[in-house]
Amino acid sequence: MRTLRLVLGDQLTRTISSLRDLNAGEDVVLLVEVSEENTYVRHHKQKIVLVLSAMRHFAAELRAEQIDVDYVYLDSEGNRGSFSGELQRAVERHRPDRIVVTEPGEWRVWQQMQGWSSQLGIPVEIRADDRFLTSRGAFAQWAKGRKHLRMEFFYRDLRRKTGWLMDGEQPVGGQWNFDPQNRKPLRKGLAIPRPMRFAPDPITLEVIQLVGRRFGDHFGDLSDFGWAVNRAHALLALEDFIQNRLPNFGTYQDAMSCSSEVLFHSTLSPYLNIGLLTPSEVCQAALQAYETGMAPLASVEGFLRQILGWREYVRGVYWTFMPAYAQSNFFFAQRPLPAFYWTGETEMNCLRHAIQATRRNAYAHHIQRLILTGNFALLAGIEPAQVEEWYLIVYADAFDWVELPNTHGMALFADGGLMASKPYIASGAYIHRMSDYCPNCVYDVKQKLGQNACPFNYLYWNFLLQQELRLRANPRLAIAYQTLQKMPAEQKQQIRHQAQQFLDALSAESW
Ligand code: FAD
Ligand code: DLZ
Ligand code: SF4
Repeated sequence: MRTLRLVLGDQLTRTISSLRDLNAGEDVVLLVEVSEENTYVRHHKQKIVLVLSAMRHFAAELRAEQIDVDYVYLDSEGNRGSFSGELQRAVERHRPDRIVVTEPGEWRVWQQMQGWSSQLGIPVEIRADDRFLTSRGAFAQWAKGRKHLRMEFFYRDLRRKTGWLMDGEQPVGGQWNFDPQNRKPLRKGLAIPRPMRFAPDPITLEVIQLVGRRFGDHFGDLSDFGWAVNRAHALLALEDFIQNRLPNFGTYQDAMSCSSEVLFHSTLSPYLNIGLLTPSEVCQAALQAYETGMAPLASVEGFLRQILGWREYVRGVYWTFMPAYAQSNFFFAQRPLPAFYWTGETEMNCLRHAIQATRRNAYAHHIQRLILTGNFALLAGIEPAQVEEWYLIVYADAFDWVELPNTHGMALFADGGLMASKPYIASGAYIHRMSDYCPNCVYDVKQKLGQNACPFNYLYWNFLLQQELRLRANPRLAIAYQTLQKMPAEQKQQIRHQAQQFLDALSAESW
C-alpha cells in the first residue's frame, strides 16, 4: 500500500506518529511551504525563518535516510498556498492509496483535516500526537465534572504516573512545590551566561532572504537570527541550558532585568513546539542533572513543572474547550491594542524593554509575558482577541494550542477563572521588587497618583474598582478589597480619573 505521509511544520520529529511505520521503498513524505500558514497571522519574521528553515533541514535529514521526500517550496510553481490545495496536488502526483498525518496543534487546521478524506476521495488516517505525555482524551476525562481545572492537581497526577521526582508515593524532598525557595529578584553581581546561538547556514540564509522579500512588512527584526534549525543544534541548546542555566532556573524564575533578556530560562520552547526536541527528553535531561548533583531539586522541580505541568495542561485545556474557549470575554474588555505593543515606543521602561527585545529576538520570558504585556493588557481592558493575535504573532514559539490558553485564561482571565484562581494583576510595586526597570523609568514607581506616578499603580486600583462586582467575592483578592474599602472616596475618584485620562490617550494612539 502506497502511503502519502504529510508532516506539518511543527511536527519535525523523526519519531512522530505519522512516520512510525514508514515503508522507505514505497511511501512518500510530503512537506509543504504554504502562504496560508505564513500569513494566517502576520508572524514575526524570525518565526517564519525558524519554521521554514527547520522544515528544509528536516527534509534533508529524511532524504539522507533514502526516504522519498516531496518538498514544496513557497515559491514552487503552481503552489496553491494551503494544506488542502497542496495535498490535492500531491495526490494527483503520487496517486497514493491513503494519507497518514498526525493530528495538528491548532483547531483551525484540525477543522480543515476533517474534510480531507471526502475532498480527496481517499482514506485519511489522523493519528494521535503522542509526543505529549497526556492524550487529548485523557485530559478531557480528567477535566470532566470539575468546576475549576487547577494545574497543580493535574501536575501531581502526572508526577505519580511518570514516577519523575517521586519516592514511592511521595514527592522527592517531601514537597510537590518549591515556590518559597524560588522566585527571587536577581542578585547583584551574579554572572548570567548568554544562551547558545547558531550562525545561519546556507539553507537558513536563503530562507532569510525569502522572508525578507515576501514578509518584509511583518513584525520583528531579521538581522540577528540565532535560533537552532535542526535537531543536532537544538540538542546543543538543551545541553547548554542544563549545564549553564538550569542550576539557577528556579531561584530566578520570576526575575526580570535590563541586563539580560533570557536570564536563566531555557529558550527551548520553539524547539519543543516544532518538534526538534521532545518534552520527555528535555525532562529526562533535567532529571539527570538532579541525579548527578549538577542542579538542585528546587530548580529541577520548577523546570519539570513547566513542561510536565503547564505545557501539558494548557494543551489539554485548549483541546477540551475549543472552539468555545476563545469566545469568552469575562470582563467585557473592548479597548483596542495600543500602538506601542508593535513599536515598543512607550515611556514605561519595563514594557519598552520587553517589547523591543521581542522585536529583536521573537522571545520574552514567562514573567515578562505575564506581568508586563499581559498584566498591562488586563488592567487596561484590551479586547482579548486583539491581545491573543499579538501574542500569536510576536514569539517564535507561538502556536494557538499553547498561546491561547496562556493569554486568554492565564494572562487575561477572559475565561472567568477556568484556569486561574484569580486574575494575575500586579501594581508597579511587584514589578519593582522583581526587576531593575524602575530606577531608569520616567515614572516613579512609589507614586500612586499624579503626573509622574507609575501607570501600573493607578491602573491596578482602577481595575479592582471597576471589576468590584465580579471579583469582590474572590477570597484570593480579599486583602486588596479590604485596602480598597479603607480608601477615602476622594482618592478612589482621583484613581478613576487619572486611569481614564491615561486610557483615553492610549485609545487615541491605537492602530
Ligand atoms: P522556560 O521558562 O525555560 O520554561 C521551560 C519550558 O516550559 C518552556 O520552554 C515551555 O515549553 C514550558 N512552559 C513554561 N511555561 C509554560 C506555560 N505557561 N505554558 C506552556 N508551556 C510552558 N509558551 C509557548 O510555548 N508558546 C506561546 O505562544 C506562549 N504564549 C504565552 C502567552 C502568555 C500571555 C503567557 C503568560 C505565556 C505564554 N507561554 C507560551 C508560556 C511561556 O511563557 C513560554 O513557554 C516560555 O516563556 C518560553 O520560554 P522558555 O523556553 O525560556 O521557557
Ligand atoms: C507556523 C508555520 C509557518 C509559518 N509556515 C508553515 C508552512 O509553510 N508549512 C507548514 O507545514 N507549516 C507551517 N507552519 C506551522 C503550521 O502553522 C502548523 O503546523 C499548524 O498551525 C498546525 O499546528
Ligand atoms: Fe514599569 Fe512603573 Fe517601573 Fe516604570 S515605574 S518601569 S512603568 S513598573
